[in-house]
This record gives sequence, structure tokens and C-alpha cells, in this order.
Amino acid sequence: MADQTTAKPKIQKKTQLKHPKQYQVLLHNDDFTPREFVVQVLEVVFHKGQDVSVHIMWQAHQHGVAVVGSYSLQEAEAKVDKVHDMAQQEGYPLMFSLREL
Ligand code: TYC
Repeated sequence: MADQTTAKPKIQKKTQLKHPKQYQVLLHNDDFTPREFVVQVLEVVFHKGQDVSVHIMWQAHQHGVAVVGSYSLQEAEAKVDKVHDMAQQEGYPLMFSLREL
């Protein structure tokens, strides 16, 4: 008769795949970066269409911050580094940040 000491432990395999964490990229308003430049980086780096880019830019301009999109950490960091480099080259203080979802 199997008691607690001889009974085989049940091994349960976890087959559920983990979802990689997603991060929101946030665009912050400032008083210096030209609106056209903000729209341009949203089009070039985040592959947003013109209408969507203009909408996101206005959201940030009016409310102080806007959600650009959700990405893996690696993708989000690469895009934010790229836009910060582009802004720095032009001398603009444009800022993006990440928010873990
Ligand atoms: N507020 C800026 C201006 O009036 C434009 C701007 C919009 C800057 C959105 C940053 O995230 C931003 N020139």
C-alpha cells in the first residue's frame, strides 16, 4: 500500500508559454521641439501614418503626455534611443519614456 513516503511525486509540466512583457512608449511635451519634427520621428521611427502621428503629437502637446505604442523591451529601448539621438542632433529636448504594462 502506498503511503506518503513511497508515493511518487506528481511532476506537473508547465506547458503555458510566457508572454514577453510589453512596454508602452510615452511621448512627453516640451516647449521647444517643433511640431513637424515630432510628427516626423513618429513616422520614421515608429512607422505611424501621418494622420496618426499628428494625432499623437497633439495629444502630447495638449495633455503633456501621449502613448505612442506598445513594444517588447528590446524594441522599445531601441526606438527610444534612436529618437533621442535624432532629437539631440538637432538640439531639441524631445523626451520619450517607457512604462511597463
Ligand atoms: N509643444 C511643442 C511646440 O509647441 C510641440 C511638441 C508636441 C513638442 C509634442 C513635444 O511631445 C511633443 N513647439
